[in-house]
Amino acid sequence: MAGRWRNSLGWSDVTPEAAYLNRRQVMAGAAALGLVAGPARADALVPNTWDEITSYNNFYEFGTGKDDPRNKAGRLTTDPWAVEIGGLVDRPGSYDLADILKGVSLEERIYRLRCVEAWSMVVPWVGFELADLLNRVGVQPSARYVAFQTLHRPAEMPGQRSAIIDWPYVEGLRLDEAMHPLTIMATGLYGRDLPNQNGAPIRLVVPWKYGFKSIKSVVRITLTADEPPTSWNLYAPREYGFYANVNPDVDHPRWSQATERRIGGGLFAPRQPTLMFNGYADEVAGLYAGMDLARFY
Ligand SMILES: Nc1nc2c(c(=O)[nH]1)N[C@H]1C(S)=C(S)[C@@H](COP(=O)(O)O)O[C@H]1N2
Ligand SMILES: [Mo]
Repeated sequence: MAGRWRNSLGWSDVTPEAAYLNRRQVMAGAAALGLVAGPARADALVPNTWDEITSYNNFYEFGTGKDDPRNKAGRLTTDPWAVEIGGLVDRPGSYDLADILKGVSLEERIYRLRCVEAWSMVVPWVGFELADLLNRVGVQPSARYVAFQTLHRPAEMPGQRSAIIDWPYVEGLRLDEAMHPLTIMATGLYGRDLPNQNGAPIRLVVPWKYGFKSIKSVVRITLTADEPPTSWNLYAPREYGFYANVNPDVDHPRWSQATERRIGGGLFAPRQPTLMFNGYADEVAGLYAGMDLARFY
């Protein structure tokens, strides 16, 4: 799919220097092309700062504190890195990250991120559409879901030495969700390589779902016929469903999801209303036509 967008970045372009200098042009180009998806609410699409995005994180493999990932993820080895792609695909195998990146075009995508804990940010990711990767490995007709798995390496991931959740962290999407053009695999942030605390070297980003669906540091992608198990659903099935679409009308059993606290807004900033499908309803509501969203939460 290279060359589809006028502003496509090649991997060689995404050196910190080159991409950073070009960032303003890239972002302007992305907005002009409609890559900055969602309703026109200018304030909500001002990205959070690099510091905010890289110092307030959920990455339980490094601990449950918001600053644990920043403080403890530094020594995670992210090179070499391979992703095992298997299940119902024509060309299963262990794909080196460098080879995966050779066949895709990297783009900047400025997306809202809404955590199920009712805080939010706006993040300028660099990534590529998951559909491009899945099409390259060839999805077989019997595949209906995509399962993802995070690295399991307790020696470098201290949180994995405690039974916080069952390791490794696993997530999943329905195939049509995975193939949706908004669904990306991110490898960068603000035109730089992804910091370890944000899921280096490659993580999923699904902007219309609660943040926990966007699984970090992915080492395995498996196409399946049946709905795969997901970590937070296994942990508390009544609180976290498979779908986890952002929905201001369906509260978490222990708190409201109607509003959210924007990180970086300051102590006295008013909470902002949470948008249906996190602001991406025009693009994704059709995926759930006829479904009872309170039942499939
Ligand atoms: N492997 C793994 N992926 C994960 C998590 C995690 O603990 N482990 N936390 C999730 C949650 S709850 C959120 S809100 C986002 C946070 O992404 P960020 O730190 O890049 O903002 O990552 C998600 N992906
Ligand atoms: Mo989250």
